[in-house]
Amino acid sequence: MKKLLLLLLPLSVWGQDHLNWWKNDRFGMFIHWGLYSSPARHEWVQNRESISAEVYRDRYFDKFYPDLYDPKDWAKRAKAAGMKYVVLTARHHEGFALWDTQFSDYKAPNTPIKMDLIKPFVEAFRAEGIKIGFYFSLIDWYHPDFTVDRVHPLRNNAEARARKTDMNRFRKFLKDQLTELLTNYGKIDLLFFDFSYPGEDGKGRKDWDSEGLLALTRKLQPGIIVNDRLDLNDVPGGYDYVTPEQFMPDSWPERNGVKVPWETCQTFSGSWGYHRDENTWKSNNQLIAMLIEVVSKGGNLLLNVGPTARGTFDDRAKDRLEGIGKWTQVHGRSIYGCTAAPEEFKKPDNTFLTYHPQTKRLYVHLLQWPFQTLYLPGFKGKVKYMQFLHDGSEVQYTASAKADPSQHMAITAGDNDLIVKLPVVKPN
Ligand code: FUL
Repeated sequence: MKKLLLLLLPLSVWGQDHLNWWKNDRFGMFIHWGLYSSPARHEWVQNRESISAEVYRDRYFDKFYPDLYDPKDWAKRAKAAGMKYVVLTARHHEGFALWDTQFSDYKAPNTPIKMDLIKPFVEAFRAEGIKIGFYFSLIDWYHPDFTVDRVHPLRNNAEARARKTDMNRFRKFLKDQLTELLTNYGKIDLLFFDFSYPGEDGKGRKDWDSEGLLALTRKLQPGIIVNDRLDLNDVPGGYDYVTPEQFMPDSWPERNGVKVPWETCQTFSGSWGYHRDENTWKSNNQLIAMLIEVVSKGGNLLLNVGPTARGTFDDRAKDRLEGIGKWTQVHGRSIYGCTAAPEEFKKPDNTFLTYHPQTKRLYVHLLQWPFQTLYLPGFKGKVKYMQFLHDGSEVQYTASAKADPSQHMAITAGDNDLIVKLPVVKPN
């Protein structure tokens, strides 16, 4: 689709910390997979349709048989798309565990598939060089000790609300399961907790013992990266990055006036879990533009796939992943290791700028093909050379309209602008 121009620029400093690989990699795959892939109408179906845990289990647990599950295929597709890390829902809000937990019988090995689904998953993705992350829900619509509250499917049910629950036991259960995930599968690179919401006391973190969960995580996996959904945003070291969900921030997000590492998580359509009947899928071009825009604002993109109840990626997902992969294969240099351009560079209309600090290269992503001329406002004196990214061919430019009287249309350019000469027809 788009063509890129590449300019050589002065070096800026690249921070060194435990987030380095993640900031460099920029693009990951989210995977939402659980019993909800069977109803195939959103991973919140249990809540949305007020299905009790008993009925939900009755309907979907014994039918869960992903006989076509092939994590090697998933991993190959993620890699071909240009994704460098993966985050799998080890346990979503429904409470069903994909692994062989000793702390619940509500787990994949007890369904007809009779296996720990996480072990081969981790092996397959690691074999492709993809970093491993787990999504871990703090909410549990199955566990009897999880207090019924405003997000529980039975929240309007007086009997359920009156039921005696024990959040102490639930907190211990969370830690036990988390310990399994962080000790039985080797090095885990990232943990995506989801989510702590303000409880009766306005501090949701007390309900989950967020401090305790974070300390356990960092103890078991030193160097792991943790997201911001433990409600510890005011605690130093309480999170590594922020997670705008399903939206694109206007600019690089800040906390207390400081730019924070960020990642937007996004779906292909609306649902995270496999949704058979949703017809609102984003196009390949929209998704590529999304990836570019994210990096141009200094962030990461975690793009979600919801595998089916048989354990496959459906054709629409495969098509999107392949489309993005065709683009990243050629243009990945403008994504990996890149970030927002230094502030002195203002982006022209219909473009995004990404910048690679180590090689001092600025990438101008053209979302629309201009007619013959592109103005780069204020770029004069800052550029050594320009080329297209797709074929490495030189792109010519002049420093000002006056320097090149044949550029009639350039009279609107300012003294500090560069005027780039483009072919009339966008090259392939
Ligand atoms: C939300 C969850 O409730 C959604 O189901 C999904 O997992 C999304 C990434 O986070 O908070």
